[in-house]
Amino acid sequence: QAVKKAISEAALQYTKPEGKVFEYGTAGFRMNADLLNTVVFAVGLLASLRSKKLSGQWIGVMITASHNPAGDNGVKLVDPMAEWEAYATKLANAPLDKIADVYDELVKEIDVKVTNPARVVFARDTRASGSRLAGVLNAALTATEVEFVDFKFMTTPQLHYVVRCKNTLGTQYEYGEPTEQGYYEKLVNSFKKVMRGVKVQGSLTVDCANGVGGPKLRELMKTLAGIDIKVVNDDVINPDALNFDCGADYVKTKQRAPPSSKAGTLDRCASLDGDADRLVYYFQDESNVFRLLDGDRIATLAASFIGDLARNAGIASKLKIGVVQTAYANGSSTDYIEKVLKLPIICTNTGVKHLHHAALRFDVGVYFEANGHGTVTFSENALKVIKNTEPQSPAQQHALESLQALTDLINQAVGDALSDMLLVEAILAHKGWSPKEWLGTYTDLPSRLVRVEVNDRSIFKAYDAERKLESPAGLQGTIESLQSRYNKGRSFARASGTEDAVRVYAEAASRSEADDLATRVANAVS
Ligand code: NG1
Ligand code: ZN
Repeated sequence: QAVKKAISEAALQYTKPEGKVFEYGTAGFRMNADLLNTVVFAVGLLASLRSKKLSGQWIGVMITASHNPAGDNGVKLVDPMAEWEAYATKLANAPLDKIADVYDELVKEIDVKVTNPARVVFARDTRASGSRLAGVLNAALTATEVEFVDFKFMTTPQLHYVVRCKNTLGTQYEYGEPTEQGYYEKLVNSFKKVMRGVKVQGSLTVDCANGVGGPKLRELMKTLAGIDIKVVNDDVINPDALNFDCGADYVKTKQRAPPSSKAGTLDRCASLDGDADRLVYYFQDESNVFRLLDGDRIATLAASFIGDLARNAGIASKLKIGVVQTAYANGSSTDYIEKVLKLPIICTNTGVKHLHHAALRFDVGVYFEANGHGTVTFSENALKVIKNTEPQSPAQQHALESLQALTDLINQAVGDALSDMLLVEAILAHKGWSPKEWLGTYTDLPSRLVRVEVNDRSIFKAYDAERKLESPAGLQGTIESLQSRYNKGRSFARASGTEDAVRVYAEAASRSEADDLATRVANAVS
């Protein structure tokens, strides 16, 4: 009862934007930062419920809008589940004078023991609105008597790391020291181990999207040895610089380097996004053509390397290695994985939670969205096999040790641009590859992604891992007949989970065919 009163009083400090309906989307709640107070408050209440339900497990809340413009912000739970997203939506839409009642109803509906402890950690990216929203979250957690730690500025993956560490502390699955420093130590030490006997060639220019990844990369570099990193776009003072003409999303969607880039021909470049959970690589080739190495490329590189190591370690038959992609993966990458790497592939719905979940079905699950968000998961069995196999030769021992170090280098909790970057650097060093050789593994099909504004995107219902539409009626047939007219034509349309729009993707054997197919399908959609 006292808690209910505290919730009511705290909630009434805020004003709900009129007529706005909130929905927990692909990446949590995300919108103009001015509209978010009551949403963040609701997520605070939800985090408290979820932690109590899990008998005091640590729950993470991240305040970020990732690659969105600087004026936006957002909030997401670390590791939410489908039904909890519905509870989040319910709380976020409750009138403020009723929110304590809705909280109470949820306590009953979810069967939460209110006397259980609740523990929450939270952090935010560098957006100007972040500190205000952290204050709102603080108020919701205080009202519900939650034990919490405010980690201030962190990348999204750093917060995931801390949550995993805290929840495995003292168990046989202990993940690491639950601090930012512990995160750097784990990366630096495992990178050193993976790099035994090899050297990174040349320098790496890292565009930090003027976001939280900038200062965090600099922090990492204080103890990281063996890579010559040039940090660019790390201005977190000017609030409007975030994601502006830079960052992984810019590079991937515009298919060009940030205009500020001064990198030379064949120089290795990478871009992070605003909360440092996405990573893409790129370079300028000898003819000054921009060459992108996106999430599909990172996935194929990682899968091929881990496959080689498993064979060299003599444990390939004991590990089921697989790759998880979405419909946005370039068809050539899918072909390469199936025909050259000979690995199984699962295609899932868009959104990393779907990919992550599917990856857990493999012993080693490599998952990446084309836009650069992804990681590698290792099953309990994989960790055991890697740890307990007796090497029969020095070569086997070296492979086993490298695999062991990889399991520490890779942030298995979530896609992590900094960890993925060290992974790519290590693999390129092992293979002795420049980005040109990496690009040479296969040739991407030209592709086009178009955003189509429609009256009501909810009528676009997809199936078959979002590769087909069941409604509106007839549209799927139209798309199929269009794509059949193009050499290697493939196209699909789906409602975005983060924006009020439908996305159309098309690829085909040539640039003009891909563009043409995309335009025609977009016309059919609108
Ligand atoms: P939506 O808006 O549902 O297409 C976008 C990205 C996803 C994912 C989420 C979360 C594309 C085509 N879609 O989802 O991959 O990253 O945002 O940020 O890139
Ligand atoms: Zn992001």
